[in-house]
Amino acid sequence: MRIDIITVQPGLLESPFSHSILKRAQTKGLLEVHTHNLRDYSMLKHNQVDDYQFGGGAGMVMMLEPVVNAIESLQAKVKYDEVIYLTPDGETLNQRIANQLSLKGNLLLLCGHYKGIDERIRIHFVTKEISIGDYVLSGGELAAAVLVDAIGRLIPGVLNDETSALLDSFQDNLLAPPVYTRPEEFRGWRVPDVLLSGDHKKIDNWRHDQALERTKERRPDLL
Ligand code: 6GU
Repeated sequence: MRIDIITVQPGLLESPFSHSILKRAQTKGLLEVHTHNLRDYSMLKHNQVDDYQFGGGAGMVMMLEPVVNAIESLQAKVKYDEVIYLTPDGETLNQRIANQLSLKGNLLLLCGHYKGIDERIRIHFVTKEISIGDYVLSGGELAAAVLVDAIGRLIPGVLNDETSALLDSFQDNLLAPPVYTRPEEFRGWRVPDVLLSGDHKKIDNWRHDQALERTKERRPDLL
């Protein structure tokens, strides 16, 4: 999968993809992430990319031309399955959306800033709008990093143990069950006997019960 990201803050996107699972995904050749500085696509003095909004009001708006220029330059080289605008008024990201996007070939992400982008870009170029939750960030970059992480780890072959993503919280609309590792006992706090029993059927049942219990308690809306 190839992911291109158009941003006015490319520096914010340098580190998130150079560690751990996303780094390995790229080393293995399963994922390519390219960031593009929107200012490089401005035709104006000082590489201007924002302007006052028509109708007045506080806050700048990302201009049409640099964004269109950036999108069309990239589209001339790459065929994108989706052009995704990261914005607080988009559809809230969840595991179902991450699963769907992980099956795509190429994605183009556009990070919003200021008051947002000129509406005509959303109408004529954007195919999907995504938010990462009901709170406001200073820009779409951190949201883009979250989205790329959620998608990248689901690309087949990225995780070592192929089944481990299947057992994540949310994959079956249940939260994950509790987990334990060594030692078996610490300050008198024991690991549940069932996990030491070696009876895999019993362990699977216990985990499923725990997942259900936890979901009922914490996220009844998922059931
Ligand atoms: Cl995608 N962008 C911004 N600026 N704030 C957000 C968001 C996105 N998702 C949640 N809050």
